[in-house]
Amino acid sequence: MAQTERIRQRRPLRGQSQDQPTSRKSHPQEKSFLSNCCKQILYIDGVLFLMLVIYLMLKSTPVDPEAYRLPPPRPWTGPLAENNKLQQGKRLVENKVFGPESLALKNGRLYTGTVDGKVVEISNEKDVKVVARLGGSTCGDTMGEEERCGRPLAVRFIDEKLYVMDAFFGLYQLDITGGNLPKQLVSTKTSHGGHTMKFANDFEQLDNGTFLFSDTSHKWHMTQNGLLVLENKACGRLLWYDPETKTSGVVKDGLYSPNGIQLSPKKDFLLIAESTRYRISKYYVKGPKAGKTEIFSDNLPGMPDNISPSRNGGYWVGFALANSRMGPMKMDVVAPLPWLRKIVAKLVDPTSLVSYMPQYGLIIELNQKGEIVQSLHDPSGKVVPSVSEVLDTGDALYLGSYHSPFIVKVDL
Ligand SMILES: [Ca+2]
Repeated sequence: MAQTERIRQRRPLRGQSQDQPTSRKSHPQEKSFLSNCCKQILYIDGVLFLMLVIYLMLKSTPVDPEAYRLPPPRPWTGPLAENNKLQQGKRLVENKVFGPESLALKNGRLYTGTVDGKVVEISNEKDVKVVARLGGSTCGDTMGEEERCGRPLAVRFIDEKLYVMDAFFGLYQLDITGGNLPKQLVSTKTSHGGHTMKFANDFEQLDNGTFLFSDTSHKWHMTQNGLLVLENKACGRLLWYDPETKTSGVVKDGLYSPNGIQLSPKKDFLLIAESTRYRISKYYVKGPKAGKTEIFSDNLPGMPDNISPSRNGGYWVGFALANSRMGPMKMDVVAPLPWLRKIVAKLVDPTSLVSYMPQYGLIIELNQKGEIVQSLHDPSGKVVPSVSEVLDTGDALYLGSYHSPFIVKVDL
């Protein structure tokens, strides 16, 4: 029996018989009861909302964001048209290396750094050998200890020697035979322009022997990357180190999250990926424009990570976050709203924001004018969810990733 019918039978309304049709008007007492209930719910909602507002006002925020605008995203057409080319890739050393961000090749062997602070050598595309543990012998094989064990983010061979930039420790020269301990060239504890390095990222060496290297932020560590992205201020720098005099200093400050860097084939300019501004800048190191900076490639489809030479004389760019211009939390929407980014930083663990974004594998090739000439995609992210660096051997592309537990090889 319906509840309304039971009520009617127990408490017949004045002037109505019990046999009257079920349609009826609400009793004033019921109306009053419902009205009171609604008022109470609204009151509770109002109090909760007020408490949330007071909480958000009183809670301090770790970030001090500034408003900025990104140009409307370029259409994904022509050389940027979606395709499935990265899905043809093959995963190597799966679950044997974790977070192989950067890759170097020597005598048929691959070298990379991992999230647990190791530098490893990969032979036959399957055998993994540890070359160095920058945090010491107690490090390696454990996750989440980057500050103690280090996080090698860039590896390059220069004159037969392997050099490594560790986000937490600085720049090293390594003996790949394992005969000598890693030699630290630049420590992140060294102050440059009043700031120590918090997020050492990539390096290059000029013809005169001077190293140039990027400090993504003098404010945020690598593990605070989510806050760095939300704040998006110009706390990054390009620094120099002279191995002859063992001195170092600032080349250029005021950069937005400088990440991967790459010299041109003639070594007359340096490309700098400014990740959170979706662009690559060009810094002239010699010639009439020496010391000047200009935009090389702007309005990129994702946050550029590392830049590397392509077989065609251009550059490959990997996108660790190709997806940051997609989905509800896309940066195009939140960029001009610093107050919203402050609230997000108060309410959400910024490191979890990536999980709200769709996975998308993407690399692009730029020519010497900074134009996109081709792109390779994995829209599903199932084979290649993210790319930090491309190693082009001329026969194949090897893709490193900041957080994937494998390297991907694409025959191209
Ligand atoms: Ca990088």
